[in-house]
Amino acid sequence: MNCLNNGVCIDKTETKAAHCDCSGIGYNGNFCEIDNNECSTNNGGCHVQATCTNTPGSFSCSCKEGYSGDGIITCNPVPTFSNEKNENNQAVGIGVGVTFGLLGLIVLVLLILFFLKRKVRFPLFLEKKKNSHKILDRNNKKVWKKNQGNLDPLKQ
Ligand SMILES: [Ca+2]
Repeated sequence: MNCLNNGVCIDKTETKAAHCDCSGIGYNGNFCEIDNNECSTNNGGCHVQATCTNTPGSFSCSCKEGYSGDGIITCNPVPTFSNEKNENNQAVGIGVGVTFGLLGLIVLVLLILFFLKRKVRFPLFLEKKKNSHKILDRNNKKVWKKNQGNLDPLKQ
């Protein structure tokens, strides 16, 4: 008997005729001439995110686009540049948003304080200025008088 694809020829016995043993070689048929399509059942045992490819006497598993791994046990999503960029942009956007939000809040608080201060202190400020003017005048007078008092005796 001529078994194909490394099929093992089993000699005839009293109860069985000679035949080919095709177990474990990926083929079937009387002469092991028919390839087993492993992918036809259960995706060939490949990972859910893998593609099963039938080959003569065997099959292969490869992860789909965007996934990496052995194709059988692991097929993990691959972070793409655009994903990273989007995540970065999102992070930058959040950062900028928070920064401008805080800056806006600070500016608002400062404006409120400025107007409150101005409303409360503007008259006081004027008063203070007037008083300081008076004080300055008084001081000038004092100084002047003092100077005159000091200088007058020297001149006389
Ligand atoms: Ca096959």
